Amino acid sequence: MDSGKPVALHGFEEDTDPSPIGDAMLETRDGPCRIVKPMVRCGFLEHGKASDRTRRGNDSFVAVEWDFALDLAASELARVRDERGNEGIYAGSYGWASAGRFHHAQSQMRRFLNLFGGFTSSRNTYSYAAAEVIMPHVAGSLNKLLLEHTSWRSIAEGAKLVVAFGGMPVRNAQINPGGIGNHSQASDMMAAKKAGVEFVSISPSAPDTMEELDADWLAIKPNTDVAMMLALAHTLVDEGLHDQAFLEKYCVGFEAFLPYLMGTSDGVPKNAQWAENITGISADSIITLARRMANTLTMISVSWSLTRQQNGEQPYWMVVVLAAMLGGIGKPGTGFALGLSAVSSIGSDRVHLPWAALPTGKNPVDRFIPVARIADMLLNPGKPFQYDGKEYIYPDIGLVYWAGGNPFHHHQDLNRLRRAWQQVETVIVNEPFWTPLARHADIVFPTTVSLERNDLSGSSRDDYFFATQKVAEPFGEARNDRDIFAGLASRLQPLSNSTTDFLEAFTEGRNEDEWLRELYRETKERGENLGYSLPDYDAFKKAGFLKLDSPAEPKVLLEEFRSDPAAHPLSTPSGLIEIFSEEIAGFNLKNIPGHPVWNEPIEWLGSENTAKHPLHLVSHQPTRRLHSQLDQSSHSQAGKIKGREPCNINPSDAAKRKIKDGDMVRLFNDRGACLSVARIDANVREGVVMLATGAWYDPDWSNDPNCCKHGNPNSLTADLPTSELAQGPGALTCLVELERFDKTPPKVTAFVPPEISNLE
Ligand SMILES: Nc1nc2c(c(=O)[nH]1)N[C@H]1C(S)=C(S)[C@@H](COP(=O)(O)OP(=O)(O)OC[C@H]3O[C@@H](n4cnc5c(=O)[nH]c(N)nc54)[C@H](O)[C@@H]3O)O[C@H]1N2
Ligand SMILES: Nc1nc2c(c(=O)[nH]1)N[C@H]1C(S)=C(S)[C@@H](COP(=O)(O)OP(=O)(O)OC[C@H]3O[C@@H](n4cnc5c(=O)[nH]c(N)nc54)[C@H](O)[C@@H]3O)O[C@H]1N2
Ligand SMILES: [Mo]
Repeated sequence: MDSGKPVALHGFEEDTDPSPIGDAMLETRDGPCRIVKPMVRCGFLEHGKASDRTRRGNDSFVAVEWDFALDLAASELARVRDERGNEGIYAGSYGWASAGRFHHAQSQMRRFLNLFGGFTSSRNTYSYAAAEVIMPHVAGSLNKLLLEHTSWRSIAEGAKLVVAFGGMPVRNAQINPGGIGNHSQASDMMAAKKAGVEFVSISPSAPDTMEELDADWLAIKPNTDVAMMLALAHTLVDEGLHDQAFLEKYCVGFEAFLPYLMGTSDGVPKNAQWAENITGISADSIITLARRMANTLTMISVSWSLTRQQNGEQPYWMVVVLAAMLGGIGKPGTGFALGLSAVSSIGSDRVHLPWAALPTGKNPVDRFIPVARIADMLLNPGKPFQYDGKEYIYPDIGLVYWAGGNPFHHHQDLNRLRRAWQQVETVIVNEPFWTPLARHADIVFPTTVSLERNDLSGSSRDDYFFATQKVAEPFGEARNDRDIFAGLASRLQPLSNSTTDFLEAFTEGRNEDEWLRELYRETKERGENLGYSLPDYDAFKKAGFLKLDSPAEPKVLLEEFRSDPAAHPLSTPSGLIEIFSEEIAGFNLKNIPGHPVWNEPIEWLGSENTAKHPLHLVSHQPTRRLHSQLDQSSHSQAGKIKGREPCNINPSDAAKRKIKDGDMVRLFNDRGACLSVARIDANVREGVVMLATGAWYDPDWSNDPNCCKHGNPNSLTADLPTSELAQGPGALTCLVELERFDKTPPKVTAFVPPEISNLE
């Protein structure tokens, strides 16, 4: 700080490897993308719900006073509630927002809307919806499996080989939901290597596993991992290498799966030769790997990306089956791992203290959608959909409220989302920045960022807890999300049958400091119940953080289950690992029998569409930002070439298209297009293009609105459910073609705020 102003951000003193991404918080705090005042879209100000909604995203805005904007938003909420009931308000509001237990945007929004009578919500995540739905049928809830995940310390002690489907990209471990005290993922992996663990990375991109680990790279065709796992399983059975005793004691349904695996039920043995044709990995390599896995202590990891593709439920089911066949589940370091390095905490030995969070109450509306079905819902009100074996109906939405997420970042086929978005009458957004979402709103409330408020921050998978403190006054007229909802509550009536004062019910009469003290009090109590002693609030706040002792013993997933399955059953119907699930078989879904299967995705390197769009687009997490957050910063900008998000392609694919390193290119398919700059990279599999997510969506309104000038891969991806089971996002099932772009490229305008006028 200098004269009361923040001048630099430094990594936390106990962090051995702080991420440079966070430094950008300071620079962007008062940057040109901040929203200064409440804004109303021009067309909406003039015509309200009868406005020309095709202008959303490309309209100008009018800066208004807070009272005006709050009155307008409150009257829209009341109108839609009167006309359609609370289910006419969609406030799934998926997204990461900022760290903080109190100022968590979605929690504030949910608390407000629950008191208002509720809203249509969303289920599961974009991260791994398919796993969230399949795992309870197979091995218990995903959340529990992730909380009890085997640690690197245990792998170093108990394993000799890690086989990682989708790799273990250390770039992704810069991030952790809620925050992280010490980024130890890279050093933890290196410690395992030093202890003698070897690595095999099965992925379309070599750098998915840290170079220093010297992993063997098997460059698999995207979306074919299940075929590879089946062939490994087939080899184990063929050579009598599977652990029959484990399968009998801890699993149900291996016998029912065998006829499919061996091909006696459908005439197709799922052997290594069969898989070679699908995966592009030679039969020899598969057989050698299967033997190596059976003859040593092996951990099999699957990245979360394997769930974000068509049939994304299957790799998670099949990895459990494969690990069960090797018999290492529940022993130190072996078995299966779900997303090592996907975020910083997966693989670490940390305390699990459920830090208190703002109570949000209960949603009186039970309508929901699987999170990634948003465009489908908006385009098809009243249409039935399947989810986890049951049928539901899409509600008819009149108003969308978003606080703390960015659907114009996270959703697939953004051109389709843009059209679906036009179905709703009113869009209200709380945002600190002029993101593509803010541009697609009718009413925009400018919010504060973390540096402008006091909070408590911590993750339920970390042993640090922070008193994050305000270092700057809110930018312009920005307000905390909580104060925005308090402003709305003071203008509205809660549930029609309730007599309480809405504002009073929302705030419980507490200011920020009183809430923080209350949440800390509850956290301290929870901690003490678990045997930890926590300092009092003032001492904690003065120190800025507290740290609990990490567990003495390394964590081993399903250790208790292995020691005594009757005393510690899984939460599956049988209490055992379900290789065959009667429940799933009973759902009678097309192509989803009661055991894991290989289904061809609709777009992949083996499909007919390759004639027109021959390259598989892999849109992975970005190195220099969190999703779309802080893309406007110099750190993220330093990763761009010619102002565009670069893509990586194999030298042979580049040569075929006469593309040189650094050439501007256009990626396209029937859904859309985007501009990018090619980097030629032998570490990418032939037939694959890698383009990170997170470049702010920037439609070329004047020439081709379906083309993003900046390089956002979701202008190309398919809005495709994983399957009727989970209805998760299918972002990674996507074919494209790529060509050199020789014209004068249109300017990137993603970071230029829209035209703004003042209210007369
Ligand atoms: N093609 C493709 N698409 C993907 C993926 C992929 O692999 N491929 N990955 C998917 C995954 S795993 C995820 S999790 C999603 C991520 O999608 P999101 O989590 O929606 O993406 P973010 O960019 O983090 O959006 C968070 C927004 O919250 C805003 N914000 C920050 N702090 C505050 C605050 O205090 N208050 C308010 N009101 N707003 C705030 C930020 O400015 C930002 O716009 O993307 C998904 N999309
Ligand atoms: N720096 C940074 N880190 C992040 C995030 C971020 O935005 N920035 N986001 C965080 C979030 S919300 C999440 S959910 C996690 C996501 O964690 P992941 O899902 O693991 O991350 P991705 O980078 O999307 O994918 C990892 C790798 O999977 C490979 N892959 C893709 N498709 C296939 C396939 O079909 N088969 C195989 N074998 N490999 C494939 C790609 O090469 C890719 O690099 O990351 C978190 N970490
Ligand atoms: Mo995610």
